[in-house]
Amino acid sequence: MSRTVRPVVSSALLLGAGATPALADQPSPWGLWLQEAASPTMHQISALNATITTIILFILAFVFILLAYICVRFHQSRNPVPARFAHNAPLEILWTLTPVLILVLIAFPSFRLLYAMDRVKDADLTLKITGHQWYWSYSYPDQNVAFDANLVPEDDLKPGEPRLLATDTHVVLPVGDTVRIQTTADDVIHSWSVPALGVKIDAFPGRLNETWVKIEKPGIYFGQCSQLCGINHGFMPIEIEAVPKEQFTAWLQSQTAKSSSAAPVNPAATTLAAAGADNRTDRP
Ligand SMILES: [Cu+2]
Repeated sequence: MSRTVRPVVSSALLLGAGATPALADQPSPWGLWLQEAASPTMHQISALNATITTIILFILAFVFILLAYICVRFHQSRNPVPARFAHNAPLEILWTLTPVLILVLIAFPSFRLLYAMDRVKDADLTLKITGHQWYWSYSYPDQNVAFDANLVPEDDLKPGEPRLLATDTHVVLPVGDTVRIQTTADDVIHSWSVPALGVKIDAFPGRLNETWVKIEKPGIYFGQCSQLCGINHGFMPIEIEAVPKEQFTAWLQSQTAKSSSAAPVNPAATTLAAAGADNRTDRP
């Protein structure tokens, strides 16, 4: 489980808060296994994944040993006259019931986790996410803040910014707060997915899906659209900057000041202004 952890110079520096460099896991070349968990949900997903993988390994070892034993013990040279019986009721009951029991055992923690991910208890903040072909727009409905996030083209990447994952504007979220996440889409189905936070939720046109996240440590978290949504599906990444609460409040104030000094917040207008009218056809 040797994942490379990249020190990220948080763009919180832009907030003038003198932020310290933050650490967060992110995809790495030839990376295996899950990213380091940074939310209660992801901790539970990692634990469930470890449990199920262990069960799978035991089953694998059992079946492999059984097959090897049969190949050796009942080889034609050692067992020239095979048995002629075709049924064994107790054995058939056993090999039907055992897998059923294993599946039921797995189902309990699995469903418990599904419901835990679904329920939003006393959210401190709401983040609404809209998927478009091919970028995400974000709004904080209670704070009247809205913006789009587009992929940073390869030629414009700054040092340390990962290819196909960095976005021009970041979603900023406070560490330790429960954030209600609502997703929708305005064209086709997208999926907002951030592995380190254990969030993967579909965004449907005409429907509002809901989940929640509580980020445990400051850092930059990356994700991608996880639903094939068209030709530039691979070019609508997600970049989240998790900052301490005071920095988040300062960021919100700077955004509110920005939007009040400009035209009234209108997601459609900001979309066109930020992305350019030809955004939908000429993304890389
Ligand atoms: Cu998409």
